[in-house]
Amino acid sequence: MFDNLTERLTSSLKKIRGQGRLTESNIQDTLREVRMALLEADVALPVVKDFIEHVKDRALGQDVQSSLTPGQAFIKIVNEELVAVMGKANEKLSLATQPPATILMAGLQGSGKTTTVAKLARWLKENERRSVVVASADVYRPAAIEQLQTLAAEVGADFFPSDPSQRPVDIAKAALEYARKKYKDVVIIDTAGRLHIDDEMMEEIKQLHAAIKPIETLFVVDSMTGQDAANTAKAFGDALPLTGVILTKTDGDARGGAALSVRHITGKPIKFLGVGEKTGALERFHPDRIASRILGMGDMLSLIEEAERNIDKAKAEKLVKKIQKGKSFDLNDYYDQLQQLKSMGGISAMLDKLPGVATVPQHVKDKLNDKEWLQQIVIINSMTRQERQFPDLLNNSRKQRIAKGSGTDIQDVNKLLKQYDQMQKMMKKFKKGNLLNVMRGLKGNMGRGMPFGGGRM
Ligand SMILES: Nc1nc2c(ncn2[C@@H]2O[C@H](COP(=O)(O)OP(=O)(O)OP(=O)(O)O)[C@@H](O)[C@H]2O)c(=O)[nH]1
Ligand SMILES: [Mg+2]
Repeated sequence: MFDNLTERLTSSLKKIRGQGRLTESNIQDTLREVRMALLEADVALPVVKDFIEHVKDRALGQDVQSSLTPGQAFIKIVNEELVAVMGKANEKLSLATQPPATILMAGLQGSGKTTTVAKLARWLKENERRSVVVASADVYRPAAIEQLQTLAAEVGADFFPSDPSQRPVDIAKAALEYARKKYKDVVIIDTAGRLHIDDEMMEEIKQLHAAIKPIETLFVVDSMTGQDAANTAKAFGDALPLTGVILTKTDGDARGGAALSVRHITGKPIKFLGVGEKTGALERFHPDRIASRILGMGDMLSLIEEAERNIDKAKAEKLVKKIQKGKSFDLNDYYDQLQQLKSMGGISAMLDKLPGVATVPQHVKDKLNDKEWLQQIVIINSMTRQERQFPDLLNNSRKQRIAKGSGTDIQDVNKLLKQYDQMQKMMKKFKKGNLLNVMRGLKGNMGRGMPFGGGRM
């Protein structure tokens, strides 16, 4: 659904990765590209303007002490603003009322109302264990009522029959009465497709609304109409008290502008997405998941957030100061690094969150397993405080004692010391001012190969 947008955004966000600090001038190009990408995705202009402004304000006000690199921080902001524009969290249907809870569907011709009635009925039945009655108040289009009847049978919903000779208000009232008598949980009323310029039809659905006082009035709109989807939703919303929007045909929409515009333009939440023609093709709309999808990140963002939560900033700063004073990086420091990796669930937990990991060959995955460094924690635990502080003390007999104490071989101890040695050399190499980056680099080592996670962004 967001293929083009994802491609454009990821390529422009990559450019910000090398920046040591976010400044007005170095984020300008990226912001311009993000803006273009959004406009090309057919996101409404006022939405794009607000979005860019928010991202810019927040990026320039960044706390440089943050444990994220500036590049990561910028992507995090873009992600959070994407979520905000779409409405924070998934908004559920509110069905908490004296049953039956009534849902009224509204929308333009061919937007997918009737199909969506069936999808919703099925969804409510399967996920919420609600009994559902559906009825059609579309007395205009030939065979509209039969279409709903067929779909109702397919999804196992109770179909309340109606006839083109009836008035829509009478049909809806009778369906409600029927549901009440049968102790049904939910009634969904399908309506005739309309052009919003059609005053007569608008008047009719207003009356329908007044007569049945639905707890949910859902506007069904075709995603492929882009920002127009948001504009028509707004026009309907001005006439009817809408409670939410269902965006259909997102499976055929490569741009995704509607998803990003609706909330901002109408103030109404998107509650569901139609993702195909079949009755099972309905998904709840989760702004956070959609945002990660747009950024092509899988679960990358929760990974970044986890790093921010778990990496002990105070310890990191202390280590930086220590090295800056010319003191050496000892085994206690190495141990801390391993512990931080552990607090994040280890390499395998992180791998699970990465997009595209399924395609990584098994022999590569095996190399990245957690056994080795977990064992190193045990080995260091068997050392004395003095040995950790002055690893040079570790002669053969000490190593033998440590191997025995940790249930490992002397080769394992040597391997640990070798890796520690490499890390210590790396520490020495970096110039003073760059030490914070080293810390980030160490963190990044765990996520080598991640699109945004690794090393110095
Ligand atoms: N690919 C795809 N097609 C959809 C989706 N939702 C609906 N459609 C198709 O869109 C067409 C119109 O759907 P309907 O449910 O009849 O639309 P409607 O709003 O009830 O139309 P009117 O009653 O004439 O106003 C049908 O061919 C549906 O199969 C969707 O999420 N994805
Ligand atoms: Mg219809």
